[in-house]
Amino acid sequence: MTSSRFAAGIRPALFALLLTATGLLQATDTAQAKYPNYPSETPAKFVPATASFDYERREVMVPMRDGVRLHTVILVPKGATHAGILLTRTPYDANALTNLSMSGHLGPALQGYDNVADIIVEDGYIRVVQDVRGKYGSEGDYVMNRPLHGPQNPTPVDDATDTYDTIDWLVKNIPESNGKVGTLGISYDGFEPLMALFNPHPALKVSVPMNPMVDGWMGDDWFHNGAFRQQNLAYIYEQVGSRDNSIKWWTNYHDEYDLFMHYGSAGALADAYGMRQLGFWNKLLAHPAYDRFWSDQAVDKLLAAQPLKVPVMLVHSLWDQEDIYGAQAVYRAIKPKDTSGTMVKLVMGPWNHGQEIGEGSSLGAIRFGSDTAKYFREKILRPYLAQYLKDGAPKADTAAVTAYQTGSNQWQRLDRWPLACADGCPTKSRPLYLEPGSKLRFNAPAAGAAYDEYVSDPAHPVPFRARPIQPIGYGTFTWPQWLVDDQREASGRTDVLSYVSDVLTAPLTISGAPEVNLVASTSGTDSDWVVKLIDVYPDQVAYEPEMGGYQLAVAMDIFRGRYREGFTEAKPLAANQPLSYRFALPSANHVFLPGHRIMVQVQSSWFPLYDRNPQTFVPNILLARPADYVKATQRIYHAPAQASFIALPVVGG
Ligand code: PG9
Repeated sequence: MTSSRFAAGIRPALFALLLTATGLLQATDTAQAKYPNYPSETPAKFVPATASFDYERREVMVPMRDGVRLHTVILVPKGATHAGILLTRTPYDANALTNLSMSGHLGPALQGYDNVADIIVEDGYIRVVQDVRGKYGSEGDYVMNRPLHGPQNPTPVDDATDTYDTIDWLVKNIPESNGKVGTLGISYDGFEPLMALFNPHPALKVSVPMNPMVDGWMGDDWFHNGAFRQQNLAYIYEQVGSRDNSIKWWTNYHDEYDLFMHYGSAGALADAYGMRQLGFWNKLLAHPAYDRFWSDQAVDKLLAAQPLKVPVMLVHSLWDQEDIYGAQAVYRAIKPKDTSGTMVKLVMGPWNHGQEIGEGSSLGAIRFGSDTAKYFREKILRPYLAQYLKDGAPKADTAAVTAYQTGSNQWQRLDRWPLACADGCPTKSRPLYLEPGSKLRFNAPAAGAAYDEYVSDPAHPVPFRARPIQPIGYGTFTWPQWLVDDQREASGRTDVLSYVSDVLTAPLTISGAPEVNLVASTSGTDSDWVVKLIDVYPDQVAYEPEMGGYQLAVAMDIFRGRYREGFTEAKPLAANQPLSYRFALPSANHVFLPGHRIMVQVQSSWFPLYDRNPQTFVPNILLARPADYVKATQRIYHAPAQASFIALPVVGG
């Protein structure tokens, strides 16, 4: 077989040689042999026959004000007139997002990430998806979440100007449109509808940022309270490594726990992967603290200084494993400007990152009894968009806040958020104290042991979920559901403290961001504190036996101790001194049902999602050396004068 394949290989070469010798080959053809009477079966340009399609696909290079042209896919339903335009700007390949299943029908062609295909088709919108500057089919230079023109971006162009110029072109060059443009998207694509709000184009009638990336350091993709989300190195590598993401991350490990332990610090791993070639990684490496690099581009802070000109619906996922900070932060920043009460809406669903455009009847082991995502799209989003984009559409009856209450599994219409409640009842913050004997109680600790302690060993960090730990990813990966993993795995470890209440005899409802108030010491000079607020299911659950004793986190986060005095500057901790730490957990809207218990877990690593704290103070943890990593004895205090507690936003006081 091999000889005939080899011979088959050598024959064309000899034939080409002969043709060259006889001068039959044109000089230009030497790179690709041409054989008379045996032409390529691929035509110079193949034009798909789309007469049967129910939409027309146009691909345009839209010129920006600086001459850079952006690749823009425009999908126009056949027969459309006076149609609204729905725009998504993306760093994730406009072609791929608009060819998710090859179909002559617009819905299937769009079905998938970042699209609300059902609404687009049913309401006859023109769908526009554009590659952001520097990515895929667009020209120009790529800068991750390109900062607005200003201290972090000296150029005259950013995603706000690119959106303005794009909208201006669209309404002038799509005759089927009614001149009204809405923009929406999830995550990075949700960052873009926020950028559109800066000096918005007059044709922009509505913006729907869903799970938007807003502040990469404070609580979204890159850090949470200063702890680095190192599993995102793969994302940075692929997103910044090439225009079309064709240079792929690689690994020699099935378990990411082993990969990150092998290299030690995030910086050492990045060096091993050649990541100093990547501009964004070098910027991140140079800014481990919350300095101007981060605060200058915090979108919530920037929007707080902007006039409200365009109606905004912020969509938040209560179990958003990637950008759980952004939507809430923007809501806090801009809602106070909404004096009419009509400009800023908030929707919170029981979803993971982006699940609102998927199937929403469950998340991991947690069931909601109905498709909450479809309800959002059909009953909330669709009429909300129509009132601004469809000629003659009625005003939508959209509540100020539409919140899904987990535990009770019901939607609520609220008039404000946070610390709001459905019927105007008072809501107040109640301290839930960590007590001796691993107990949780609402009354302050009396006498008893002053603290509990554990050893935090960087050689054996606490896995953030059961091993083997998968990379960050979708499809077959369960990354999207890690926030609802059963926390029993952790609660049995000696380096995790678990405090639990008595069995509840009445429902306890929280609505807002629980606030951690820890008094803690470490024998080291730096430390991370991970705190989890958990709903413990009854030991047995009728009809759902697998939920017996389930430990469902309703809010959890990490805090890097070096920033306890402020995020802009890292400072060493005084060893073995009880120090206070205060930080907010992500918002919850949850009912702890009778028969359940409340649990609080405390630990000092959340690996490998977050990099390990060496527990020795070093200038930059991203560059910590092996010798810096030391065991530390951690103490959580619950003496009367050194009480640790979680301030719960309890509805009904
Ligand atoms: N959470 C992803 C991301 C957003 C912004 C920057 C980097 C990553 C995303 O889903 O787009």
